Amino acid sequence: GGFRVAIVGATGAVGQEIMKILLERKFPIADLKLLASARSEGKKLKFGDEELTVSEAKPSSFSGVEIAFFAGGAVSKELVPEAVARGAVAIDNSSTFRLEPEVPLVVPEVNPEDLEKHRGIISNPNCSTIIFVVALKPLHDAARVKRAVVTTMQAVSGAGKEAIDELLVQTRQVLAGESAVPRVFPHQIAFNLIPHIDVFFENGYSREEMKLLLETRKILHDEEIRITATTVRVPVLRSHSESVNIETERKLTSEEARVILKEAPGIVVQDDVDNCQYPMPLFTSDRDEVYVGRIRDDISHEKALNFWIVADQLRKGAATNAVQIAEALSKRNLL
Ligand code: 11C
Repeated sequence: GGFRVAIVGATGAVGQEIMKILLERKFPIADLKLLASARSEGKKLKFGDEELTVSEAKPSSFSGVEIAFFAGGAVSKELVPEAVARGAVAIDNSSTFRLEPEVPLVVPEVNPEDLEKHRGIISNPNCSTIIFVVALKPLHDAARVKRAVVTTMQAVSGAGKEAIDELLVQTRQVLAGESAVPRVFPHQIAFNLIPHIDVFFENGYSREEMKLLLETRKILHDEEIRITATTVRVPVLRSHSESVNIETERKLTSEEARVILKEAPGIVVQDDVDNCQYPMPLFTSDRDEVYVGRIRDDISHEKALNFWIVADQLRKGAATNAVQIAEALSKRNLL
């Protein structure tokens, strides 16, 4: 038994992580097709004890496929509808369909019921949004968040495999006294911070910053929540960190927030400053949970609270969330 599954973008950072997580979580698979661009055709990849050959992703690749994971990128626009037309359910990690009203945008800990109305496409939110809403939702339910101010510190893995290599190569170049040449990022990322992720809009915000607002509103079904963000690329390999300030309708104390977050799904509270315990991106790699710490009352505002979130962006920010969506679809008989 099991499902006939395809992964589009199997050779990339997110695709590789999806394969790892399907195995780890023992997702029932009858057949797995690895798809990528023509460039990767014929490449061999290990899946457990098997060796699978990558083929070029084409519309016809999806005949007989029940679940198609799309790792992200421009290819989704053309091929997601082709997969759905052939009867597959597409779990899409690109931003293409996220804000379309009939497409559920799902984080299983937050809004799994939105899966019920799917018509073939389910969008996986942006990594920084996923991590944010996992922590925000239980606090929102308890005290209604009116406004959030977020600053993200995002790992290079968010920009793909080449970006991971760029950080490693540049770090060696700088240490060797050579000049570091930027390719993926607009500036040197080694020993630097770049307050620029994706393109800028007329209002001065980047697309990454606007995603935090628009995707969060859709996931929480709350068009009133106000969010302002600054997103920053940092020389960290694979976990995103977020400094968050929230203003709530009723006063939520830091003690209360700590209890709520401890009981919430998918969260580990790591908050013991006397013993230097707080989340750090170096230690959240290869973990599925969202880590929250530095929970404290905002001394500048009666009904506001500060906290700090860290999570592996390739796992909960992308691949784990996508596989959890597949598990939830299967459990609800929606495949
Ligand atoms: C980054 N968040 O860290 C981006 C990558 O909408 O899925 C993912 C972009 C997206 O660069």
